[in-house]
Amino acid sequence: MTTHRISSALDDQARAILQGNDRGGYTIPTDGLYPYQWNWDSAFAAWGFSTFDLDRAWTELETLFSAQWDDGMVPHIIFHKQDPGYFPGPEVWGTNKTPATSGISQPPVAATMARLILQADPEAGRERIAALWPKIVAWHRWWRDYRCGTGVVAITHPWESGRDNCPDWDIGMAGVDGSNVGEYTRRDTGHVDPSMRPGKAEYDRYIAMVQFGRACGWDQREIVANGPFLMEDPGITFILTRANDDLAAMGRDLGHDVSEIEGWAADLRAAAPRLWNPETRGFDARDLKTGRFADRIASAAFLAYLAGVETPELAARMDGIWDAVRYGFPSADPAADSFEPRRYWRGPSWPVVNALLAIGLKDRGLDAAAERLRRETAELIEAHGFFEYFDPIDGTPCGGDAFTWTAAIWLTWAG
Ligand code: 9YW
Repeated sequence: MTTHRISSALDDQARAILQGNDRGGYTIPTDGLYPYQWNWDSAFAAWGFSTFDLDRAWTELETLFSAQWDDGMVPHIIFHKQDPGYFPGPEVWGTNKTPATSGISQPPVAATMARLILQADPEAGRERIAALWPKIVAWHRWWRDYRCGTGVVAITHPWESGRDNCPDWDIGMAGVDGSNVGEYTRRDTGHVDPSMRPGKAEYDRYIAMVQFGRACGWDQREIVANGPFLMEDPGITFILTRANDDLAAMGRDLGHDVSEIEGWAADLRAAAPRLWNPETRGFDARDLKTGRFADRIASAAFLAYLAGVETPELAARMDGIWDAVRYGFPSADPAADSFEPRRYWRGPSWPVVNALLAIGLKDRGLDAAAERLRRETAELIEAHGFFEYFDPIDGTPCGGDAFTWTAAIWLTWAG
């Protein structure tokens, strides 16, 4: 009885958060800290909306794809309306797009979310996905053409991974010169506790990468060939593999020839073993400037389940890492020196990543693990509310409150 009351009150709150963060056709991640439309946040928001407003769910994805570049890239931030509360804003990115956008992308979860929404809305959704489908194909082709040179996905900025300051990127960040970026004022540290955010040395380097992209007019080939940062990302590799499967399945239903997309998924699967690091016994990020592995294991390695490329050794690693904390899956290895349980992607548990991991675990028949992840994530939200992320050891809520994707995964999965 009590549980039921708690969870229906939380359902109401979650819906109110999505509606409150709705800025008209797109949803901001949270008021203040993130005042624009973010790419993968929006895909999760759409999934959340689909539990009570299917039309609004499709609109979210349509608005996201309305900012797609001519080359197929879907940007990581869309600056629909100028807001001085966020840095770096449109004037720093200087992409000269309408609407204004950033110049990098983000994890391509849209196809996977669209398919989940379509399952809830097979009739009316058919027309909506028919229009979106070629746009998602063009985005996946962009990843394939520009970023899969070694067979797996490479990123040109840690922000592109969606896991900004994860220890995965330390090795690549070390090679970026952040000493000449000039003066700037961060806004994030005015909204939330600075000890939970990336540090200044990291921010200088993030900005140096943006300045490189801007200086070359966001020329993708130039950024990949000569930019300051290029690392293979297991997270996006596995997300894109799975997203290609979902895109192909939806295309098949629409009567399209999907052999090219099936080929993209098959090629990513064939290349996945390249990311296996025997030292860490896990899938690892690799610095393409030096050829060296990061020698880290992060939550992204376990998205292998989402792509169906997991190994028995990975399963063994999962228990060790998960059992070292109490609430959900940690974003970085608790046994590593770099582990910080409250600093963003260096250790905290992220409800949204837990949801994605659980989709993979469930699909591979690991129902008990998926259910444990759901329960632990639900406990965090029930005890503290819809925060951005949590300390995985004691559950302390961190980052922004009333967070869109946390509300979305409550409605679709955790609640
Ligand atoms: C930033 C909005 C975004 C997420 C990213 C997360 C963070 C933005 O917030 O990046 O300024 O640091 O790392 O995954 O999309 O929620």
